[in-house]
Amino acid sequence: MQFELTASMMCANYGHLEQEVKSLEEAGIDSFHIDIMDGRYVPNFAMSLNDMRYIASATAKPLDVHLMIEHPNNRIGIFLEHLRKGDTVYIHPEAEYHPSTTLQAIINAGMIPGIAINPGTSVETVMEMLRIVKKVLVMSVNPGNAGQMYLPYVGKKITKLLSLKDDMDFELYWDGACSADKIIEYAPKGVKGFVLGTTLLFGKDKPYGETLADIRALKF
Ligand code: S6P
Ligand code: MG
Repeated sequence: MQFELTASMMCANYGHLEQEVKSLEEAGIDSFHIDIMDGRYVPNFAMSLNDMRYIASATAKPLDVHLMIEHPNNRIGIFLEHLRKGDTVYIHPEAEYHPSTTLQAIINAGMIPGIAINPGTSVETVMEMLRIVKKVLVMSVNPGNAGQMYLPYVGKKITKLLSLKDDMDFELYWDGACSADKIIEYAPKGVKGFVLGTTLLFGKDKPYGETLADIRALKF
């Protein structure tokens, strides 16, 4: 079964970030997930522009930039200028007065536009944006931290989004508390990719290559 695996780099070891990027590449990761936080839209800071720039310079793999910042349109240019075609930028629609304007800026710069949908945000409130974006990142935890518990009520929303994705032309990605059983359940239903953090990939006594090989060998 084909699905994408993305490494949540806020969970990486910053004591040797270059080695982390290389090890993940050698292990066969598909892309790098960059959680940018401003301490306002979410109560945490996590990664910032310089982290993103460094990782962009250290790998040729795509970046998956998840902006958890207020009014991203005010600052979108300083992120976009360091990204490449094929990189994805997700915004949170609630963080912006005019999210479709911000998405258009992402499209104009040649990047892939996406929205991230919080556990408490309903599909109905973002319906029109589903026609603009190419990717939807479903948050199965509240944004702001790694290592949180999966929120089971998100499952119904994923089912609804899966029923819309072909007609509205977007792909669905999973972010938060991603475990093997979630991949087994949701990859066959059509979720295209999964962000891997502390639940499955980081902080384990196991090489990344083994973890990713085990995930790719899951039985569906
Ligand atoms: C949360 C962030 C996520 C986390 C990821 C970590 O605000 O957007 O990308 O980094 O969920 O994974 P885990 O397995 O620790 O929840
Ligand atoms: Mg994220």
